[in-house]
Amino acid sequence: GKKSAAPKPDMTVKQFKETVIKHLRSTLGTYEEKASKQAWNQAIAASVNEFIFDGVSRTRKTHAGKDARAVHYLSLEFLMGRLMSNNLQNLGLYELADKAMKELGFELADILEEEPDMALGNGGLGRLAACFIDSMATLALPAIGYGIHYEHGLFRQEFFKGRQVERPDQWREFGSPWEICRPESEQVVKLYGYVETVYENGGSHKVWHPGRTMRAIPWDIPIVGYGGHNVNVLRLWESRADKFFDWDVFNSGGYVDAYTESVQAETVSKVLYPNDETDAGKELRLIQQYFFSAASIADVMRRFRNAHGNDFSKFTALNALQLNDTHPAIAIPELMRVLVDEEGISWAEAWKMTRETFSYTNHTLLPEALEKWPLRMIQHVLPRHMEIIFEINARFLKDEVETKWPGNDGIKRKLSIIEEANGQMVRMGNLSVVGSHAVNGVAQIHSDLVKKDLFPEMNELWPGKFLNVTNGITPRRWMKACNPRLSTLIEKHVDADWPRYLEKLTALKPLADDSKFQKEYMAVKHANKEDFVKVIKELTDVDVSADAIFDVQIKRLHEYKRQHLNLLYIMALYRRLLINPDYDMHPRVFIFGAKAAPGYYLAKEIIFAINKVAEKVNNDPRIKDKIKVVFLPNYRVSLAEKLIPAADVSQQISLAGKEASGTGNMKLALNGAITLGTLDGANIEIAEEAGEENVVIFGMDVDEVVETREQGYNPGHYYQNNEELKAVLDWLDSDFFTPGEPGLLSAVKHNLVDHDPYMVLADYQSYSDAQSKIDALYRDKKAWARAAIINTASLAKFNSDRSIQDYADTIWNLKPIKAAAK
Ligand code: DL6
Repeated sequence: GKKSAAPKPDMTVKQFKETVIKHLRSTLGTYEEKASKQAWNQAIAASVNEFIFDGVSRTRKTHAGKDARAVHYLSLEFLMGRLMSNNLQNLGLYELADKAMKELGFELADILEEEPDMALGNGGLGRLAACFIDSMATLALPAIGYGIHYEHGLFRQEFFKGRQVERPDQWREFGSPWEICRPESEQVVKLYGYVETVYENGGSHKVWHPGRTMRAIPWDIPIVGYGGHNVNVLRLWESRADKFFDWDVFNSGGYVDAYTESVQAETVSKVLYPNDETDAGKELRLIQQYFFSAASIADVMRRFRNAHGNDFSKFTALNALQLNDTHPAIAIPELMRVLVDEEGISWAEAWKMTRETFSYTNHTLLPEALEKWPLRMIQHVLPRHMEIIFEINARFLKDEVETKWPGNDGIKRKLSIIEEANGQMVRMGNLSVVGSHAVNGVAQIHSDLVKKDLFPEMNELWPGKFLNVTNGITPRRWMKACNPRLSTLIEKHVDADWPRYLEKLTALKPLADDSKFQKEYMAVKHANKEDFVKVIKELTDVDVSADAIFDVQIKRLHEYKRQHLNLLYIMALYRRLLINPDYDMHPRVFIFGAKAAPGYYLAKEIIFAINKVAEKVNNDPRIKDKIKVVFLPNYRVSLAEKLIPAADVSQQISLAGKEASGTGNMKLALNGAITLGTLDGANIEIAEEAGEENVVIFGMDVDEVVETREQGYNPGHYYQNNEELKAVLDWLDSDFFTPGEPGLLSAVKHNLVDHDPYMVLADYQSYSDAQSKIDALYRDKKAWARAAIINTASLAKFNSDRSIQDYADTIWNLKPIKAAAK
């Protein structure tokens, strides 16, 4: 039997209160009568840190003493959100803190609102990294996350007259209680310059003379595992100028000029690139990637040398390096550079070590998201790395590709790390596959497509290298902490350690037909919806009813995710109601949350169109509040935590083959929303787990998409032959939603009618029919409750602990080491 993992606090309410007040006075320099909510928040954080920092030390000490094998998770993004409530939950202190604050005259939930989100990521990829480090700590795996300490995270979104406006994020404006600066572990990162070949003792070696250097300062964010025994860290690097003043300039009177270098170096960790799915070409982004990769490799090396000197025989036994997408792929030539140039290890030996150490996760098949860097740029910024990439490529093509396919230049051209077409480019995907021992996709269908469509020859060359690890989410944040009502109900029927062993929720399955339980379950949903009604009012000033269906689409705004398919249906419903005021439907609230990349024109037009349609629909008395449309501004982790527990319908409507996995789909289904989705990404596995009768699937599958494309897709055909579809598309061309200003929404229509790259029109009718099924199912209260309960009870597979256990078993070969108790 498994031991209970549920944390037990080793403190009383009284002690907690005393600790908070102590910190209010001696850490914050204020007192009870005067303190702001923010000060109370910081005092609680300081109190919680008494547990956490001790856990950091215990865990470090245990790992150091054991000379433990560890995984280093390299990711340009960690979308952490707020940390307080999760830390309280994982330490088992939440209820205690809640009571303590009540006694002090506050609602804890209210105080928690003071914490800014740590939004150091864009979307799925960054949030996955955040769930994964939670699971690594929970499973007691020796693991460290490495990333960038961005001064500004993802932009704050506002709407002005319906259009998105980006404002800088200031998460650290007043400091953060959750980070520990570690000046003793500072690293130096080199850039630019030239490479010298030094001939010596009949041989030669390379010396890189950098054109400039900068400092990398580590900030450690403690990551508390569930139960609080293990506390790992997320190490985020901040860039600083190598020397604060250029003394020569300073001495010659250029006091202000002396700061220029510092300003440039500090630019590197200034701001997160806000593009999800597409980003390459900017020198600063390449430097960001190299900056954190090099600092992290140097950190790994420092720790290794401290224990083993220059005996590298155990290096691969002790270190795994995971590349979260290709963003840190430059770490591959960096490790080679350190091993060969600095440690004097032979190329062959160093390459063997490198390949055994690295593994790579692919997160997308979209061609525009596969990173390529101009060869000239890498040569300029990282001259030695370009030489190393050439050497890796030459040996790969000669020793591996030529051996397998003798004389086949076509395959060589395709597999080469260097693309020769339109100026030379370095293909980071090819580099990552060649330099890793394992490559994985993030849901079964996606992993199959990675093998079949993206890297078919590489898969032939190395059978077994390509794997699947289906994504997951942490049930601590995405149920226990965000949905206390449902958690309480669950705990009446299930062992308290379900947040660790999510399969325990299968005990709810027999209750799915129990009408008492159905009522309790739906009462929780209703109460969560009532709470969210207030949030909607506050954020958008729109009144909605908790009795309506809450139909939710929350994710980055992208054509492939097809928020405009949702929009077309909303317009069609509205039109049906205008034609027939008695049109039979259950009232519905369509809820959107999405940020668009600031330079993504059509995505921004889609936001504008949704906001304009919302304005009209929400204020049209003719439809008697049967439809409401709300676009929540500034969608982010903390808003997701409020919305997901209140959702009835989870829209996962990407064109089949385009969404690698999705993880919002898992969070929503776990919290009892019914998936309305295509056969794409993890939707397929959600349907398998929950049963096809408990999800609503529509649209073309991957094979049908390919077939339709091969036959020469013609969106105009659907436009001409579907009366309703034609009518709503034409509406976009009129001034119906933008009185006096016809054509303001035309871009969306013309993109669809003339191009429709993601086949929105082809899937429209099927989507509309699926929406009717949702309506009918919702009106059968028992059937709906049953389906929702089965979803909650069936999603154990999507626990990120399971994902991480898969990585540990099949890719990292990593065993847990539980930190010593106090
Ligand atoms: O694997 C996490 C997440 C998937 O769930 C999404 O389906 C996928 O779109 C997302 N990918 C990105 C794009 N990154 N790149 N490159 O965020 O990854």
